Amino acid sequence: MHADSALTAKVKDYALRTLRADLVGVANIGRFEKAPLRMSPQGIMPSAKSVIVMAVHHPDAAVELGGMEHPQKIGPYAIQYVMNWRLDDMSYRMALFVEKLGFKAVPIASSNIWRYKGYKNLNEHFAADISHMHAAVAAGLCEFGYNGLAISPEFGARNRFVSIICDAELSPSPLLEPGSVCDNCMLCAKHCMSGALTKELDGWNFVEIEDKKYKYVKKNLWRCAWGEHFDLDLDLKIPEKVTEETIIEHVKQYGLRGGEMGSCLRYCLPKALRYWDRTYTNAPRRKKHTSQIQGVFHRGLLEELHSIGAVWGADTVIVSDSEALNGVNMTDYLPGAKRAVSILYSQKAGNISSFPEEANPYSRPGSGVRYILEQSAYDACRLLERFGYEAVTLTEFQEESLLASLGTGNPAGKQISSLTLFTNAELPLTERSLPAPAAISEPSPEKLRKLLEESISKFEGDAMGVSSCKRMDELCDQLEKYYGDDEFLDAKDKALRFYSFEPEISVKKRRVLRPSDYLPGAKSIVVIGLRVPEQIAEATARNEAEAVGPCAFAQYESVVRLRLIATNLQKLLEDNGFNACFAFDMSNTSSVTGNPRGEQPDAFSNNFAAFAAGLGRLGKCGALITPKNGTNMRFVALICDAPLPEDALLDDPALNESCSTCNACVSACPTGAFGDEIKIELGGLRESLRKIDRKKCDWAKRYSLSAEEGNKYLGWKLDESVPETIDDKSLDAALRKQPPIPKYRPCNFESCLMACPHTRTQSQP
Ligand code: B12
Repeated sequence: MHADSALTAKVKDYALRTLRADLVGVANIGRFEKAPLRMSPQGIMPSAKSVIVMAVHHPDAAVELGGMEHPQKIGPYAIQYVMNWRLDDMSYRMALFVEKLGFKAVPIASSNIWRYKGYKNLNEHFAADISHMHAAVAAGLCEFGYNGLAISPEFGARNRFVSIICDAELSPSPLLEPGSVCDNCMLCAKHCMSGALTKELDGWNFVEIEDKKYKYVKKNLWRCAWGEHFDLDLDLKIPEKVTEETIIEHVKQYGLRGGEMGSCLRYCLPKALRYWDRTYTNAPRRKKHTSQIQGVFHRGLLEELHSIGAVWGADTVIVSDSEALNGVNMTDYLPGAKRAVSILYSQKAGNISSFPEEANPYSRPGSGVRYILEQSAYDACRLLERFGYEAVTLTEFQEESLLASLGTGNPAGKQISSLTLFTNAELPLTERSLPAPAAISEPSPEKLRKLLEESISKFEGDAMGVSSCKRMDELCDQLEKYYGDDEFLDAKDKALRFYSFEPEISVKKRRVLRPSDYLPGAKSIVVIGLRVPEQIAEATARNEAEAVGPCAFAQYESVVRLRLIATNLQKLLEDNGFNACFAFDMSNTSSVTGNPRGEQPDAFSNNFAAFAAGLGRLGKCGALITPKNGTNMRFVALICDAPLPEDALLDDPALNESCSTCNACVSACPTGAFGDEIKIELGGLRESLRKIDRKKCDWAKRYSLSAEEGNKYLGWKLDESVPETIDDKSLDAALRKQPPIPKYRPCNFESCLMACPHTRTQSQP
């Protein structure tokens, strides 16, 4: 079958114009022929045909001014974490976009998921599911530098990447010639403080892709990770040989200093782009692809700058000069700075007080605001650079001084958050107040519902259902009988990363939460659903790669996306005079799953709220089965005091009738957590599911103690069988056996769900 150039153009257009990628390329599967099978697209998804690779670049000022004093004082280079969140957003959305076009896709996370010591016959250490560097080279975006980074002609090493595997036959991008970007200037080796590019070298890594043979130095990744990942002080005397054991010893002996800005990246620019300006920085500077015209502004720049916030949901963008900021010296943050550009976000103040402490931390009001500000500021920096200017954010500037400088004209009862960037663009100054809230006149329930639906589709949500709080309360009364006062063990690790696990366990009782526990006077619950790319379940712990990373990625990224949608809907309702908040486990009847980004709401979270909102039927394991996506959907519940038209319950018995004769989920559970039957009745519908013993379930999916539930696929050697009695003592003893280095990045999944025919095909294809 021939590559589909029209489809390729559609994918690239979505990448560049909607997802705001700086570069996009495609590799056909043949280019991964020589990749280790367990970290290859074909190893993860045997039907893979293409890999889509996108890049976003580091704003130059973040690289040139970050780590200037010391690589472990990274300063504005902290933008790399914002870039990771951005790449995760792009990867997840591209997979859903490709799925909507009728193809299969598996998105790969930007970083933070890898097998420290390989897996089975995969001998590579620090091996991700897919190496984005190799994918970026295979997709023609880059070649390898001596330092092993993927370097592009446009940005050198100053770009991060993400890859999406799919079975669409897309047109591959032309490959770059080996040696066409890296000129072996050796600045990376000269400045790498861990000595990873000069010591313990083991010859070259050769990477053959089609007729091209790329090479980069074979370094000791444990040495490379000394400061970067293990936060060990780079000023310490680093031993001649660095191994996992050396790292653990030094962590115990000297503690952690902090993350490192890779000097390999900081000093790596193609000859054609680099120049020196030691009055500005001790790193090479990058020539921009555009130049400024003194005093003449491209009004497209101004319009796009002021619209950037709206894409993410921020209120407005304010441009200040030093005077407006009461004399703040902007050049402290960016030499030559002329303006401060501040992204503002306002929300109703004071509805935090009543928030139930049991609620999942991702549900805490305001938790989504920082994400909106950071993504908007990152886009603003890249936009200004596109027009030849410098721009930097995440500086030490105190936002309080901006907020103090704003006029008193701002609406009372509003809490304002902001994030400022500095630029040498002498932009026109702006008003210094918030625009009036985007309220609709006479917001009837129907109009309001329509507005919510439009906002959900703007943010690419997939489903919406509304339940009255009356109906939800009726359901919670029944759930109280089964879940009320459930005892569970809440274990925290007192030890720092890379130290042995030190459990602090508290025995708690579960409280079934009702809408009024979140918001007195609540009237409606809007449940928003977001698809999980279906191929993720199909690939989980299966095929040659037996990858568990994509599943862990979807667990956290679906929460990030749903929180973005819920934060914007909360604002929309507040702007129209209502109150709202959101929750990831509204009834507090579920738990959390161990994840590389911290514990995430498990796959059962908001199942009852989604059922009450008419979005599906409940399966035997308690997961919600939706008409189009089976159990591959995740939900956030928005609780509000707006009287919205309620949806009917989904009276489609065919959805879960197979559960009455199927026991796959129950028998797949590694800890035998399924207990007695739960019977609930709502609006004439009767549901039957099995009660989950939370202690047994958490043993596996929360505390990573059952190999089958995820840890073995990361190469851990831990499989604690469930003791007769799970109490704080037995859990304490088991947790202390977690491996000190990989322990904080578990990739656990619900085996019961993976055994369910509503989740994935069950017989191996
Ligand atoms: C693990 C990891 C680390 C580790 C190890 C680094 C490393 N070089 O592998 C540590 C913690 C040290 C690290 C540090 C940094 N990282 Co890091 N990290 C990763 C991560 C998660 C996995 C990398 C991986 O799998 N490496 C592959 C290793 C295991 O294999 P290898 O031995 O080099 O490869 C052999 C085989 O595996 C085989 N192979 C593998 N895949 C393929 C494919 C094909 C087609 C073929 C033929 C062969 C082949 O080829 C090699 C030779 O045999 C990626 C994200 C991702 N998913 O890619 C980010 C990533 C590599 N990191 C990145 C960055 C920016 C950094 C830092 C600069 C951050 C900083 N502090 O400033 C530093 C410095 C890194 C450096 N100089 O290497 C970026 C690199 C961007 C770029 N321009 O290249 C990435 C891609 C993240 C991103 N989303 O952009 N990182």
